[in-house]
Amino acid sequence: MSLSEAQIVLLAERVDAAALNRAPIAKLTNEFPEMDWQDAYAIQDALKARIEARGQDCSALFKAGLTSRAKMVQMGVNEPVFGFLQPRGQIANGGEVAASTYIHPRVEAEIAVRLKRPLRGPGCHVGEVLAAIGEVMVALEVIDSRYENFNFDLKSVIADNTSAAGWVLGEPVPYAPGMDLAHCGIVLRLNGKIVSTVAGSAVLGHPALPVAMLANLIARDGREIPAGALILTGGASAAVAVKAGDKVDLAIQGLGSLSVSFT
Ligand code: OOG
Ligand code: MG
Repeated sequence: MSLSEAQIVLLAERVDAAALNRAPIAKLTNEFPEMDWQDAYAIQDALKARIEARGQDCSALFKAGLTSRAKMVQMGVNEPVFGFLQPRGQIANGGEVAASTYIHPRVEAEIAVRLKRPLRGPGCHVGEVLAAIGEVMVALEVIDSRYENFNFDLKSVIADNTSAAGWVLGEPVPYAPGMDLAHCGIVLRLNGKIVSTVAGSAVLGHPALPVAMLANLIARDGREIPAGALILTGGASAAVAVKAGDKVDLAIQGLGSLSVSFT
């Protein structure tokens, strides 16, 4: 760690305030170029503590991000990142949300899984993840960087909880061995028009891989992904900007579909 405890707390407050006030800020590494990976995740943890103190239990809500080549290219980075979701970010399938809830929202087509068994690293691998998945869902993430113009580097985006903002889930489908999460087609529509078609394998070859990576990451702090946890595995294609008046539909072969409208 290169930042002090006081600086970690200050930066978590800054990111939190930007989200609450919908007032974007400059990426944190502009002012603190010495920030390291541990600092970045420490700021995210301090942010989570602030959000949980407001009654939002985030302990079983996880997300992976920057897990597809399309997302990495779009954001100019080359490694996945991990964060958490907050319960109040959930939007009902078929529901509406005001675009003004966010600074500059974008939507992402994702596969979500719910675990029936805990996962503990180090050494967690895809085989273990597949054995632990209880349900699979179509998921749409609404991301909303707290940084001006979505301009960030990996450490800044980790500190900003990986741009997490909103999320929508389709109906849960029981996971059955042999269900193919790599070769399933994913179709994202904006106002009825197809904006991306991709397969589940776009997510690191298989969407179970970011789940294993998450288990191995948090194992460094002696933590596990608990049974019952929900994990969004990351956008399979580039994120799409949305505004008031837009309707988004997402369908994934074998999993069903969802929709959400921005007002
Ligand atoms: C970072 C968050 C990315 C995903 O699914 O790739 C993410 C960002 O692009 O703002 O959630
Ligand atoms: Mg995402």
